[in-house]
Amino acid sequence: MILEQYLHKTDVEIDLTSGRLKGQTVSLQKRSIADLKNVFADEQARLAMPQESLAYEVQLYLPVPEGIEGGLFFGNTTIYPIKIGNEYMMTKGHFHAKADRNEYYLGIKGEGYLLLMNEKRECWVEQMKQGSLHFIGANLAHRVINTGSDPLTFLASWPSDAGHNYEAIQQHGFSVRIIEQDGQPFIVKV
Ligand code: PAN
Ligand code: ZN
Repeated sequence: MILEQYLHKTDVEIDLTSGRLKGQTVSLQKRSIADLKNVFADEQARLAMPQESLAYEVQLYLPVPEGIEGGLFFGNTTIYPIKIGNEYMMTKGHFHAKADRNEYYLGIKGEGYLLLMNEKRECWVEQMKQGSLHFIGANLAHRVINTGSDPLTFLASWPSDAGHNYEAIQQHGFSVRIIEQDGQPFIVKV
């Protein structure tokens, strides 16, 4: 039997240099400066920026319907090196709607930090760089901050029934912020 008869084409390939996902079933979610209301401490600085500028984008591979139990999703996020006041560009951040659903992040390009916060609002960070693997455990809010001068790209995989709870972060934020001071990232309590 020739092997080709058994061969199925895979849906998606990843360019490991750029982290880009390639495939017809990959979708794209764009977040512009306008989408990031109340994410940064200095809302006036955000409003003074070109609102349509791309802040970060997420490529999504969702091979099963969202919300279904047992499936896995895969994505790529690229955060552009834009400053808002003295803060670096970052993702909105979220808890998972099903709070015990875990996730992996894998650093591909650029430099930054994964900010994690538990339900007691205790925060810590992990450094993200090429090859850094991050296990995001249960009940942890997660946000990525690009502290470098190039785009920061990472891959992620999470359960298809995890869902996203943005409200808690939208209302109360994280209990720390990473700011730039004298050209260096510093962490400050809020
Ligand atoms: C990631 C994030 C992605 C964008 O795929 O959704 O990096 O961040 P925000 O969703 O916080 O805007 C993930 O954590 N999925 O669960
Ligand atoms: Zn997540």
